[in-house]
Amino acid sequence: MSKKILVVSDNEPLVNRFKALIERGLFNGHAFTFAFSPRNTALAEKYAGSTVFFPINVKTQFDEIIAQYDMVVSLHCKQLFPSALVRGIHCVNVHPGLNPHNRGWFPQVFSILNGKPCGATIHEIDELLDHGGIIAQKEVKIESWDTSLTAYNKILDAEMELIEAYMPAIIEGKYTTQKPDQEGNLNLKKDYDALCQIQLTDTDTFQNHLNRLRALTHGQYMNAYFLDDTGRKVYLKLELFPEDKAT
Ligand code: 0FX
Repeated sequence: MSKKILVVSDNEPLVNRFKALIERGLFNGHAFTFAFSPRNTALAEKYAGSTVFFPINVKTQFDEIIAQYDMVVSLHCKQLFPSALVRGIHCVNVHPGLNPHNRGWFPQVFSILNGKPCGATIHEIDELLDHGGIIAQKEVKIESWDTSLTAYNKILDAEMELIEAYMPAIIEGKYTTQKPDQEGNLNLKKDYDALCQIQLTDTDTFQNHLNRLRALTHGQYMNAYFLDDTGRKVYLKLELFPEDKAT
């Protein structure tokens, strides 16, 4: 049966990768609509007036969503789905973490720090963050030289593999879920923000300092910083080279 699916995402590169799967015919017969969060000013500016990618507020527009669609896919949507939405329509989340470990904000950053497993998960959405029944997962190994960026890129690939392998059946409702055997742990944006300020007087093992810096190294992002004697913020990031890439 043909389904009308709303994909809500604040991650444009991922939307483009998802659209490539549609173009390849993976979801033939189903109709997709793409939306983003109203707070996403970058996408709002870029897609002002667009009917193919537009803002949707899941907290205030849930009646409309339930009436118009058969299913909602959160593809890195930065809004928490309200109970009225998750109870009213089939909602599935594609998450860049291995639930229940390091649920919430930037999972690979916290996995580099605390050593808990990371990867990708597709799960049903309930009222809690990254918490509903698990449909499919793929673990990603973090190497000693991985930074947040290199770990994240592997996780995005794992997400795409899961989408390709499982999403057609998920849309048809042909899947089972598994309840995680523990609640796991949850990190919020404020936990991440607190990590970014390095206290120069902190003492710890070199391993822990190294992990914190590589967890905060993500391409062009300015994350980790310390305040120098004059109170100026100085940003820092790491470069790591495994032996075979050191030449
Ligand atoms: O879309 P996304 O990859 O994922 C985030 C959450 O981690 C995820 O749990 C949630 N389900 C989803 C809706 O939002 O986030 P992003 O595109 O903002 O960032 C991608 C990566 O970039 C992040 O894992 C770490 C890195 N990053 C991002 C920002 C904004 C930084 O290192 N510094 C930053 O300031």
